[in-house]
Amino acid sequence: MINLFIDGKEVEVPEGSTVLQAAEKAGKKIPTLCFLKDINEIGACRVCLVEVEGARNLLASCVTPVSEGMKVLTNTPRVRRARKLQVELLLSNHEMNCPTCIRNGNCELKQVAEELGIREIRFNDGKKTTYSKDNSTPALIRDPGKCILCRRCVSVCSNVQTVEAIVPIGRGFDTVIAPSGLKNLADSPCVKCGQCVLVCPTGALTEKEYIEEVWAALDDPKKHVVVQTAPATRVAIGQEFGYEPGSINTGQMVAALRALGFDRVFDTDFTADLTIMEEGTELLHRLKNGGKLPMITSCSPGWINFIETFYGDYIDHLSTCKSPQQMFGALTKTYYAEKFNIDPADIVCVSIMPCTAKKFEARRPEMISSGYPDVDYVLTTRELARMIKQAGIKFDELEEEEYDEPLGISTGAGLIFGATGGVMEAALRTVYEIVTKKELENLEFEFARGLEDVKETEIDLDGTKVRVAVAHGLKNARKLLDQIKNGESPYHFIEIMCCPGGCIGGGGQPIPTNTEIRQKRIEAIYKEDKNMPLRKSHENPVVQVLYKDFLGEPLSEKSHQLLHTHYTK
Ligand code: HC0
Repeated sequence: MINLFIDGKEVEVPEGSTVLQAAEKAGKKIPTLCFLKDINEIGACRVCLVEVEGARNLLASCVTPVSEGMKVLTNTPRVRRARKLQVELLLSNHEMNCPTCIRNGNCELKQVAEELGIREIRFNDGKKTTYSKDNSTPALIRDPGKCILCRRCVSVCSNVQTVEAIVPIGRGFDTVIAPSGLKNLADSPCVKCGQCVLVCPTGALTEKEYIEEVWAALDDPKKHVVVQTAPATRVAIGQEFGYEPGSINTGQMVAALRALGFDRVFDTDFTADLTIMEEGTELLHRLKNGGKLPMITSCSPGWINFIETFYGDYIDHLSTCKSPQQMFGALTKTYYAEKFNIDPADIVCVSIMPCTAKKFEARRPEMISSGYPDVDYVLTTRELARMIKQAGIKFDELEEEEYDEPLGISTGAGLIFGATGGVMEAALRTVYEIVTKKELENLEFEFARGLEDVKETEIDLDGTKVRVAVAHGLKNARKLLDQIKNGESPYHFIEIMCCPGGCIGGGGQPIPTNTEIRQKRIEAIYKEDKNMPLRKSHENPVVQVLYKDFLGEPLSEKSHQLLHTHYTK
C-alpha cells in the first residue's frame, strides 16, 4: 500500500493507483474529460491537472501513479487557471449550438465547463477546423465540429471492438478523428455498433434519429403503426427518467408507447421465442446431417457486419435465421396483417432497440421478404425517451400496462436474449427438452451468465455431447473466430453478441452505460425472467398457434421465406 497526501489529507491506496484514484478516495472530485476507466487512460485532455510537490509542471492525475509520501494539491489558483485554459481552448474550436445539440441534456464538456465556472471564452475569434458532418450511414452520425479529440471513441473501437474504423488523422490543430483516408463511415469497416456513441462526451458521435418520421406515421390516420420493443430496452429506459440503473420499467414503457399513439404495442421477445424454435431446430438439423459447425447465432447486426467485413470466408457458420427484430417485421406484414385484415401497405412497423446497428439491419436489401420492408423505422432506447419527453408524458406517473396480443406474448427465454449468454441459455432450455423429451429440472444455465470474456461448457443431450461457447464484444468474438479459422474450434454452437454485455450494453442505450451499469441491467433481466409464468420458448402459446395456423413447422418453406436469410461477403 502507498500513503500520500491529497490537499493535506493522508490516504492509503494500493500500489499502482493513480493520483485520480487517490483523490477520489480522499473525497475529492477532479474533473476529467478524456479519461474512461480501463478503456482510455491517456491523459490527453489535461483537464485533470494537479500540482505535485517537487514537480515543476502540473501533472495529469489520471495517468500519474502515486508514490510514497507524495503531496498533491487539487485546488490551487494555478490548477484552476490551467484547467480553465484547457477547457476554454476546447470550447474555442467547438461548434456551440448547445440548445439544439442531441447531447444538450448530458454533455460532459458542458458539465465540466459549468464545474470550472467558465463564463467567457478568451479565444473565440481564433481559427476553427472545418471538417464536415458525416451523414453517410442510416445508423450513426459523425460530427467533427463537436469533437474534442479525447480519443475515447478511438480506444473503444480499436481496443474493445478491434474494428479500428476511426483513427486520429493529421497533427496538432488540424487533427480529426475519422475513418482512415478521411473516408465516410459508410465506406469504412465501421460495424455501426455505436459503442463510440456511448463513450463520446459530446455530440460528436450520435445515432441517426428517426423521431420525426415516426411522429409523421403516428399522425397519419391511414397508417396502422405497430411497435415492438427489444428485450434490453425495459431494463434501461428508466435511467432516462431518473430511475436507478437496472430498474425494470416494462409496464410503464408499454403505457408510454400506447400514450404516444401506437396502434399496437408488441414485443420482440415474442420473435425471440420464435427464433429459438427456428435456430434450435436448425442446430439439431446440422448436428444430425453433418451441416456446417460450429453454428453461430445471427441475431446481433453489429456482429453480422463484423463477420462480413473481417471473416467473410466463415459466413456459412452463421445460422440462417433473421434476427428477432426482422422476423417480427416480416410476420407483422403477413401473419398479423392477414389475421386482422389490414393491408400491409398501411402498416408501419417501428422497433425500439438498444442498438444502433439495428437501424442499418432494417435497411438491408434482403429484409423485404414479405414484399414490404420488414421494419420501417428503428428508434434507440434514447430516442424513445426523447419522444416521451416531447409528448409531455410523465413516465414515472404512468400505471403499468400489458403488451397487446398476439405478438406481445413471450417467455423468460425470449427476455434473456437481452443479456450476453441469453440466446444460448434460451436455446438450451428448448433443445434439451426436445432432444431428451425430459423436463429440465434447473432452467438456469449459470455458465452462460455474466461478463466473463468467453464462456463455455459441454452439454449432455442424452448421450450426445454438445460443446457450446458464448462471447460478447468483438474482441472476444475474434478469439472464437480465429479458432475456427485455424481449424481448432471444439464447439458445435456459439453465441456471439456484438456489444459488451450483450444488448443491455448496446450503442443505443442510455448514457452512461458502463461495466457497473451493464451488470445491474443483466441482474434485472434475470430477475424478470424468474418472475415470468413461462420461461421456455417452446411453451409460448402464441408461437404454438403461429406454427399451427401459419408457418407449419420450424424450417418449413414459409419459415424459410419469411424468417431466414443468407448473408454474403
Ligand atoms: Fe437485442 Fe435481439 S436480443 S439483438 O441484443 O436476438 O438490439 O435487446 O432486440 O433482434 O430479441 C438488440 C436486445 C434484440 C433482436 C432480440 C436478438
